[in-house]
Amino acid sequence: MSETGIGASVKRLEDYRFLTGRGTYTDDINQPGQTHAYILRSPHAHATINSIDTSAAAAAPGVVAIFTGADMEVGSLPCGWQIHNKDGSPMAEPGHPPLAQGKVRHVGDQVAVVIAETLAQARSAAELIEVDYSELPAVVDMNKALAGGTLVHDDVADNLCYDWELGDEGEVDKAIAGAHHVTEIDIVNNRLIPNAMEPRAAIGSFDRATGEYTLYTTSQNPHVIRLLMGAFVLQIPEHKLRIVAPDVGGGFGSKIYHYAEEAIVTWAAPKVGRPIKWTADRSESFITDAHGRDHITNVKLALDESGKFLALKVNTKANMGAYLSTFATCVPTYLYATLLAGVYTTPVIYAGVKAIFTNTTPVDAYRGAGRPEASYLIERVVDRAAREMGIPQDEIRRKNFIPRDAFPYQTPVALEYDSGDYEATLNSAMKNADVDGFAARKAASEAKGKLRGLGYSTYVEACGIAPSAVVGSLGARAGLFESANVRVNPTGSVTIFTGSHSHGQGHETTFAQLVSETLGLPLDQVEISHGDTNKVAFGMGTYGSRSLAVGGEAMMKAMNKIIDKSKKIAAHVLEAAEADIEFKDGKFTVAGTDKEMTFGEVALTAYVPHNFPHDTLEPGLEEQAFYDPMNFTYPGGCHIVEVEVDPDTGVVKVDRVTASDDVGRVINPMIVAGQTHGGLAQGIGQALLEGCIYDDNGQLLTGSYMDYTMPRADDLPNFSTSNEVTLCAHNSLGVKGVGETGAIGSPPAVINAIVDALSGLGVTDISMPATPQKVWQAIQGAKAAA
Ligand code: MCN
Repeated sequence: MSETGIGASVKRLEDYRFLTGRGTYTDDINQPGQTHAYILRSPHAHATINSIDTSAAAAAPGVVAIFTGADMEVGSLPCGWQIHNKDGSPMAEPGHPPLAQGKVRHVGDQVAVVIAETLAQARSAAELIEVDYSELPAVVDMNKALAGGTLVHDDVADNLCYDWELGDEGEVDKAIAGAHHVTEIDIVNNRLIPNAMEPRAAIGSFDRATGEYTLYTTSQNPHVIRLLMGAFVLQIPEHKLRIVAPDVGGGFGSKIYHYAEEAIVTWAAPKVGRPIKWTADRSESFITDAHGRDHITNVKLALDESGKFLALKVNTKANMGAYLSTFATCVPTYLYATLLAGVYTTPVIYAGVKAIFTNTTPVDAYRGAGRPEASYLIERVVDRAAREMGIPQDEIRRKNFIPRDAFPYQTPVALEYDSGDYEATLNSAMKNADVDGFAARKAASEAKGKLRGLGYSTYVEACGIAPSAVVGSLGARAGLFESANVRVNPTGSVTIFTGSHSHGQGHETTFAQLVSETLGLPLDQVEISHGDTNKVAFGMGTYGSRSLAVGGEAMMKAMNKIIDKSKKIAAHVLEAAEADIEFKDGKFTVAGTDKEMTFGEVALTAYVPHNFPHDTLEPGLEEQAFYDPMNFTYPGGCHIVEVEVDPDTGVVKVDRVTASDDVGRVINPMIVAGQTHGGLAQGIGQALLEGCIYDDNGQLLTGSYMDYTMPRADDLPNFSTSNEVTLCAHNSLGVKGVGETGAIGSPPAVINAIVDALSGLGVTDISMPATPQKVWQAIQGAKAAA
């Protein structure tokens, strides 16, 4: 293994600029003549706008322009996935105007934009805008929303976006009716607020000379924003719209979507004739960044007397919030229901999903998106079934695992898993977690008056979101493949233009490692360029842990084209047959001779062609490739969590966290471990600390860090992480994604561990987040019932 190639723990090349404060984030960018935008937002969750009087605000110092929905008549912010109801009819797809048109539907909805010389002036002027609202009753609870009465959108009956199903309900009901044992559980998957380190920001400008619009934005996928905003909202031809996503400080899904503010500053820029900058403050982020999760589910698992799973039935209500965000509709369907087989051979599965509008912030994908919700309910119901039937947690899982020799494995819920070895990750996690020593640790805790529990989670996920044949058939309105352009510069250095976008994942390092390995170059001869639609021809961006498995493969394809052309050049110069040219360690050699050319010499020949096969080849050395994979990739693994609970206070201490994951071939073990650590922290945050709460009027009660608790370093122990490897069967690198595994596998392991700790008291369930108050109440409730 080379020190810079595949498998090397190269330190992140981008970290010098990030750690020394030299990153360039959207808000760091300032343009000549720039103005500042402040968005006036609705204080109400649901209200009719009778009138908006901007006259006093318009006369305030520094104000350049004010626009309301009446001024901005543009297309609706689009939703990328169309879901069909059980009866075949299309989902309800109400409009989503960038500035409210006559009605506001959640606290934070955009009402007007004030553009001024300074942000302070814009903000002060906004206070002078008089909006006459007639407040309407708000609907927040999904069950109440389904009962009708208050409608978020007048034309959407019972607030039902869609009523979708997967699987044969009759067959599943039959299996449940005839089963030896049925475990049933009601599960809430708590709503989360994403909290990327960098709040969203956007700068719109317009060049009157060229007619070109430029938008700098905090996006995970600039080309997708160009497509959605250009084609659907503002009708700007793609070649006149440049989107730049410079350094982006985290997204976790929340920066995938096309947000209103991006359209507003781009649309308004030619109107004011100056660039316009908008940056969210943290309070705005809480109420306008798309939230995540928010499912309520009833699940039934049917088992035979030996503990073999016979059927799984799931009925889920999924909150969409007030409008459909870009990917919202596919999260509770194709990213969720299709994962309900988990790592098990359950023969029949039914999922019914109702997506529901409420007067809350729109909900969309958040790290894992659908897959954490699926793995949570599967692993909670499996844990409960094992307890009810007296089967050890590892045994019930082994009994039902898809065996390692059964791949490719067709699940009853549409997906075909290509590879995996769930026993291997379970075994290594149990060894690394020292499960054998648990009894002694439990006794030691008990001696201190504490309770100790051990929780398992064995999961699989589908990522590498792309395969256009699959996602197209699932309802996506666009293929999700990826492109790469490899430009070999005349002296042999290489610039790669990739459609993937790095906002914390370390692509500048891992992608450079792929180049180093493939073309035999040192890392300082490689540059990874991303995030600018004027540089990168095409891209679908970064989410669904797709960048390596899809974007990386596109790079491999383009590099292989470079090698093929280089061989032709080398054959010509070295006067040998092309078939005799071998490429290894950055050198082209004629097999069996000492005749050779370096990669740099071939590059120079391509551009300075005095000895070049003009008659058969074009000069230059630059190749483009598109890659559309056959299938998703299927990482899986086992997470084991050990907690110690203080029964007097309900405080849960996460004592040990062990993750054994299979993410296929590992390109950079240090980055993979870092990704796993981040995901675990988020998963543990969801399980113990984070929870978004609205009151009945639709006011967000957890709208600041005083009320919304993020995991901190001292909430977490040292993590034990390791990797088992089964190669992805359909990409040349054998890689699967890692970006979401930690957040998918860990929440059920935490909750299962708490239930294990409290099981002696008779507690059988605890909902997320398992705050000290909830745990204490569960303990008191169990004691009272005993
Ligand atoms: N990698 C590797 N070997 C593998 C798999 C991945 O070395 N077998 C490396 C990749 O080359 C890349 C990193 O690990 O450098 C993550 O790769 P991948 O799994 O392909 O995920 P993406 O790069 O597509 O990132 C998306 C993923 C998602 S969906 C969320 S959400 C998330 C995450 O990444 N958001 C993040 N990790 C994040 N990390 C940070 N710091 N910030 C975010 O917003």
